[in-house]
Amino acid sequence: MSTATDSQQPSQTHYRICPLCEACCGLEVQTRSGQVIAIRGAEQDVFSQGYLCPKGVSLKDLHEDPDRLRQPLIKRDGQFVEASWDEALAEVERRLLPIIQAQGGDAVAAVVGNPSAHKVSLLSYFPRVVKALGTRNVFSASTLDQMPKQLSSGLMYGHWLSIPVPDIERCDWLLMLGANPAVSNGSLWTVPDYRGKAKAMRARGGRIVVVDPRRSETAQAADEHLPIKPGGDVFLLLGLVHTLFDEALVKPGRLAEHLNGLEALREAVKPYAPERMAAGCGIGAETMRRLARELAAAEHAAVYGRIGTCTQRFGTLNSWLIDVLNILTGHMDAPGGMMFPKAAAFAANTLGKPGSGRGIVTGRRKSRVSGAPEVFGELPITLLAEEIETAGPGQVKALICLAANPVLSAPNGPRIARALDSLEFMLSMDIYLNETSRHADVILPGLSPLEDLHYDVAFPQLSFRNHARFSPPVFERAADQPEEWETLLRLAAMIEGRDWRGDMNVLDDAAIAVDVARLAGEHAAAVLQALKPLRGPERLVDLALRSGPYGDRFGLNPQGLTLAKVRAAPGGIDLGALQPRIPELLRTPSGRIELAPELLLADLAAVDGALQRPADELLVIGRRDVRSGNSWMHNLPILAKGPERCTLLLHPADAAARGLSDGAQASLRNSFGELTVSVRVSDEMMPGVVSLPHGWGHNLKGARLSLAAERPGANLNALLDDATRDPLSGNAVLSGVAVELCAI
Ligand SMILES: Nc1nc2c(c(=O)[nH]1)N[C@H]1C(S)=C(S)[C@@H](COP(=O)(O)OP(=O)(O)OC[C@H]3O[C@@H](n4cnc5c(=O)[nH]c(N)nc54)[C@H](O)[C@@H]3O)O[C@H]1N2
Ligand SMILES: Nc1nc2c(c(=O)[nH]1)N[C@H]1C(S)=C(S)[C@@H](COP(=O)(O)OP(=O)(O)OC[C@H]3O[C@@H](n4cnc5c(=O)[nH]c(N)nc54)[C@H](O)[C@@H]3O)O[C@H]1N2
Ligand code: SF4
Ligand SMILES: [Mo]
Repeated sequence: MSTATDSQQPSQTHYRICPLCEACCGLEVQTRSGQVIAIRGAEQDVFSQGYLCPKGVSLKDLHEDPDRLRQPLIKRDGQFVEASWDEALAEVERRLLPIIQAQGGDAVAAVVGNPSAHKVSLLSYFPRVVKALGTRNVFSASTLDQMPKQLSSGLMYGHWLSIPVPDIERCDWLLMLGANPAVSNGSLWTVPDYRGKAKAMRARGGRIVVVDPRRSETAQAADEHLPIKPGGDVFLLLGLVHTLFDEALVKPGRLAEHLNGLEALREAVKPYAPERMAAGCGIGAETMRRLARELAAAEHAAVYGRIGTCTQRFGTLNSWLIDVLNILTGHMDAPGGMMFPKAAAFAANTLGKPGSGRGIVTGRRKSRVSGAPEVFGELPITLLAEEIETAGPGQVKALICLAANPVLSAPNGPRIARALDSLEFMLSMDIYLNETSRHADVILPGLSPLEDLHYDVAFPQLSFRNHARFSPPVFERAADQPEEWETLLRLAAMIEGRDWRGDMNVLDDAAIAVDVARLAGEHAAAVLQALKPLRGPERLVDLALRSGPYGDRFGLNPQGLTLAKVRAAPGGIDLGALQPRIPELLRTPSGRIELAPELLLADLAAVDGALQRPADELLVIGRRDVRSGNSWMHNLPILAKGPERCTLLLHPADAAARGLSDGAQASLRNSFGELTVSVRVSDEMMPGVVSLPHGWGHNLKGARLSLAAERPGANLNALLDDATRDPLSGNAVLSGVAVELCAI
């Protein structure tokens, strides 16, 4: 509450990059007397130019949420009690170290969740804990999300994060599959204000086609919507690639001399004529052939696919075929097509020798129980429960969970919950006592985003335009509250048997010295000197910026970037429109784009077997809402208000067949479980497909989310099978799962 004296105090305006989704908007946070009084989009932000969504505004509610943890918790006799940081870390040492000593690092699993991708403090420091453990049992949200795209990119271009994005400001024909950026604000494509950019594209005569089982918000604002059978994208994409060869539309242009495997690809797609593929996707052969011709004829065109195309049995094939379409039609690495960003810092595809490299491999390790291959250092998160449950050497006995809520976010969440209860020890680093952290023995809380500095490590590698931006904390944190990178460095030291209680600066200096030695070799001492007096993530960012592609190279390029320059620029520094990067970007051993990797061609053998599905199946897909952020933002008043959002959408014909009307309660079930859901009838849905958002089900005992518990919703993931995966990437299947629905 503001008092008369408060309102006479001057207000301050702070620049802050939003950490809540991939759009990375610059915000203006206005404060007075330590309180947030307003949050707006920062007009001067060179990248987001004033855009924001309701979640950006919710940073105030998040900062003030009484349920947000500010003190460590230790579970004693089944009850959480507040503890000091020293006590909590001592408890971790007492409980965790004996497990490692007796059973080795593999006995400890690490689970990393989505918010880690948005925080330099987590993304750049958690790997040090994983390395200290030396565990193969690393799981993350990546295998619920984008691992297929990372794998196809790695195989084709030589690095997991060389992922192209639509150059939307110069594009005039865009085909989008399984993405709803009008609501999600973009993914593997950092594009604040997608709606505005799509509108501008259409105003200049451009055309947008959306492939989605639901007439999504993005489809509603497009020129054409093509409903597709869930899981059917591989048939559509194969039909399109086939047509390009069949109708002599293959014209890779400038990239022709940088391709390997064109003939192998031509042979491989011969069996997949659109006329045969139509049954698998529900899109007619004539439509497929027309799309292929439009794509080939457009001067500036792009094909973009996102989570709907990844969370399927053929996620990796889909991700590959999408890039193949762009390459074959001359739209890859071309202005107005799909292009590769060049990030100012942290991008592996800007390091080392340009043009070729070691490429990627998978399966260097296998999961103990199912033998699933490691991909990008991780195992499929759908295998977490079995690794905990199955006795034998290497069994997971302890878990470190960082910013993840797998009980709600991963398939068969109830099984994961039971497995977590059987652990000998669990540490959660989280800002809430929620559905997953309630299982922990110790919870160490992170900061409010307004107390944290921000530099995006991952998203400039996926941005529609190149940029470098930094924001300092808005508020000071409490004196005894460490930043999360500090906690992670202490944990790593603890596990390695080093002095973890001592001076933070000693641990920090030791950590950066390793990075500097790797980057600067014989110049390491001089570089360390130049980075003074920065510490922690700021020193890491300065190092990455200065040694990056636009950097000052510690004096060799005096005009170049430093953290000080980026920090001093209001709204960040614009580094221009995307530029062609092939062949410089490539890190494949051949120095070419691999169009027909063996691993992918081999998986084609399974496609025919999936072509026919029972005609009368009812399939469930997911949905995102503007006022949600996966599983953890339902406790914030500004997002929780308004109509109920965890509703089951279904087509009028499917509703009528079951005697269901708008607002009715219904039972949604399969062999995994049963949910009670509220029904919303809408012809947005294609017949035979229903949609329920994920991240709900806040009625589990022991969580402390008072507002979310008032309207808990139902956990979609309680019905999803943890045994179905894309075997190549290990990604979970989250879309197109068979269910039954009836009135109750
Ligand atoms: N059925 C279905 N399931 C899905 C999806 C789907 O489309 N359908 N989508 C999947 C996708 S794409 C993703 S990315 C995953 C996400 O799933 P998770 O990776 O589990 O992430 P969230 O559900 O967002 O939960 C994030 C956790 O981090 C905590 N947290 C938030 N901020 C911080 C912080 O600053 N520090 C710390 N230490 N903790 C913090 C929150 O309290 C919460 O516990 O869900 C997946 N699950
Ligand atoms: N407001 C909000 N924004 C978010 C999030 C959130 O929870 N809420 N989560 C963030 C995260 S972690 C991510 S990864 C991104 C994801 O960002 P997007 O990839 O844009 O994800 P969605 O909005 O789920 O859109 C996926 C679309 O795929 C469709 N779909 C489902 N199955 C299929 C299929 O088999 N084939 C095809 N072609 N389409 C299908 C769905 O109907 C949906 O419209 O969003 C991020 N942004
Ligand atoms: S679009 Fe994403 S980054 Fe922008 S304000 Fe909303 S949540 Fe934050
Ligand atoms: Mo995600």
